[in-house]
Amino acid sequence: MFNRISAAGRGLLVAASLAAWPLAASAQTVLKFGFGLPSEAHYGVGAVFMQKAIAERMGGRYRIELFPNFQLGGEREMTEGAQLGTIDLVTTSTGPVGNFVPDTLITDIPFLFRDYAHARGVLDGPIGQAILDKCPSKGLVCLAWSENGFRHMTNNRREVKSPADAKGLKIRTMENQVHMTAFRTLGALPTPMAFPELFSALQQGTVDGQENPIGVIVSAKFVQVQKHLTLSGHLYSPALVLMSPAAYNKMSPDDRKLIVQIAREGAAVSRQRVEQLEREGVESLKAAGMQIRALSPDEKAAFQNSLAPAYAEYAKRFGQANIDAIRNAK
Ligand code: EAX
Repeated sequence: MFNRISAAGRGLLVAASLAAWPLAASAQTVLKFGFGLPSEAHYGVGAVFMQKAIAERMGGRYRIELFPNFQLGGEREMTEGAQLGTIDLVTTSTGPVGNFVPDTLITDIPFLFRDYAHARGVLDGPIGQAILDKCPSKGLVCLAWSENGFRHMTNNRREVKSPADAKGLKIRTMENQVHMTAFRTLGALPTPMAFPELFSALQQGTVDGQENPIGVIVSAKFVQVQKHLTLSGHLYSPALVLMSPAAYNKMSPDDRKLIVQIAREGAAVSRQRVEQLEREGVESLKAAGMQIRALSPDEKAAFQNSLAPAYAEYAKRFGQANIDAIRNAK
């Protein structure tokens, strides 16, 4: 075919392909990556790891632009953005994700996980993978389980060391039905709210308190607006690295496998940061003047026992066998 084209035509063809070459070579896809909290907090260090690994290991085909500190909205908004394709990658707690992928809600049950090893073992195993596999039918790609950490209660009214102390407290919760049921069962007044509104709500007294992992309490500087911290560890808060199907489906099969692997490695970096922030955070909050109350095993058991009516609801919703499979996993 080429030899039937005149010399002039060949010249034009060569010129056209040379002209296109810089575009072809620099045809790089930019992926927007949104997450909450500062870059040095647990989601951020995982995202920075992913940004670097994708630049180094995906042949320059992708460049990650990071948007920390809820720049792209609260977690519910960012999850919606991933569904719509306006945001390509999101790391979010599972908090609001249950509104999109109900199968994630079972992981939000209070006192379900014994410790970090138990939680990570379940989520990185078949039970966790089965939940990730539910995402595509809900318009999301869940690349990997990441981590927010065990949640603790803060408030401005009083020391909380028993369920009776929690009665009547207006506690901000995530937009999560499982969490709201738990706090309602305790006799508190659960007030669902996007995280970006929380600091001012605490400052103005719109809510008395909230509950979050130490890394979040420290990163969000809640010590400035909260007096009492109860180390309740009342529930483990997983996180998810989500990808927009619009971006994921454009990838080659090899690149899809690679970005899942990189997301898992990034999640491991986040998990290390969660534990570091927890180790260092309690001391820093104490030094900053927070009144801290660690619960004894018996006091924790009192909270767990007072949640019996909520557990009855969870068993109906998720199946007791499914809950036991997680709770009894070694
Ligand atoms: O994911 O909303 C919350 O309480 C979350 O823990 C926070 O956004 C970090």
